[in-house]
Amino acid sequence: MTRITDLPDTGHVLPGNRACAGCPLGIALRRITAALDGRMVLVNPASCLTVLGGMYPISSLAIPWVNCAFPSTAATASGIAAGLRATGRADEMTVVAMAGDGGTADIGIQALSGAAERNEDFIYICYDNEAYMNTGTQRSGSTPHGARTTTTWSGKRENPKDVLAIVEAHDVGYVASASAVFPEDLHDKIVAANGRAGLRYVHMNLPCPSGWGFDPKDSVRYGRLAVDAGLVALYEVADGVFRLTGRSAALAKSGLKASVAEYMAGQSRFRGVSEETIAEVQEWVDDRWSGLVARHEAGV
Ligand SMILES: Cc1ncc(C[n+]2csc(CCOP(=O)(O)OP(=O)(O)O)c2C)c(N)n1
Ligand code: SF4
Ligand SMILES: [Mg+2]
Repeated sequence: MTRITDLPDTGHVLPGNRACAGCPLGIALRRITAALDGRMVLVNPASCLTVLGGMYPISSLAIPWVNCAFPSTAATASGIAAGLRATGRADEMTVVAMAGDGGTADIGIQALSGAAERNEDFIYICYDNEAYMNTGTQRSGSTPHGARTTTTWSGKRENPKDVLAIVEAHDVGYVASASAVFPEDLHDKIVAANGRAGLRYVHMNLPCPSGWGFDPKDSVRYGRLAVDAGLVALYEVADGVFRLTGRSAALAKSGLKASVAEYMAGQSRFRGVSEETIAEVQEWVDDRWSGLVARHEAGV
């Protein structure tokens, strides 16, 4: 794995942006743009990423950037990739579609599924802050069981949708699960994705101080806790070969280091969550984690 001291920094995310204090989206975007050396076209729908980028002519992103309609991220990226091919410029830059969990798990999934089935040539990154945050925290298909949002006042009753499994089922060459607060692992996955053609999908967990209800200084803490508790597993599936990566690979050997209860404590979205719900989520995590460890050991 690339060491943190060896990570490149190309300055394609400029100082100052309009994201909330403590938001790790800018840190992640800095890693993504640097891993691609800025040779990219970013496609994104309405989301916190649009807010972070800002409005023309005052933008924090020094890369070509196309805003598209909410359901059409993957369709827009498919068109841009086709346009670059038609003009002989496909080798000059990578098309990167980047949308939130609402724009991916719910509203954009139809276009994403179509692009994955056609194996279109771009990288799709879903940054998952686990709700529709830009519009004031409404539940999405990615919101965890037990979390309060403005549309799940007493806590969401369902487990999150497994978008990684859905995209993997389309038989694309590369899917990966990452976290904004594990920059070396994220860097390596973007480089790996960029080294191949076709539809490449990266699902990136993004702790959100505003929507999850924790102090802005604790974004890295909660991102790490999510991995240590097994709610987020860092892995990749490249040409059908499965492997846990980074911290999750270490946890496969040592066992998980945190419980769901520890993860939920201190996040106001889980205030008043019942012991029964915590136990249900813990059981769901344990089942899922043992399945992922079994895949890691089998390599498929
Ligand atoms: C078709 C359409 N429906 C609704 C909206 C309003 N809208 C803008 S951003 C947003 C939330 C996006 O949530 P997500 O994709 O999770 O990104 P986040 O804001 O969390 O970064 C919504 C509902 C819109 N712009 N277009
Ligand atoms: S709402 Fe959350 S994800 Fe959006 S900018 Fe604020 S901290 Fe970041
Ligand atoms: Mg979101």
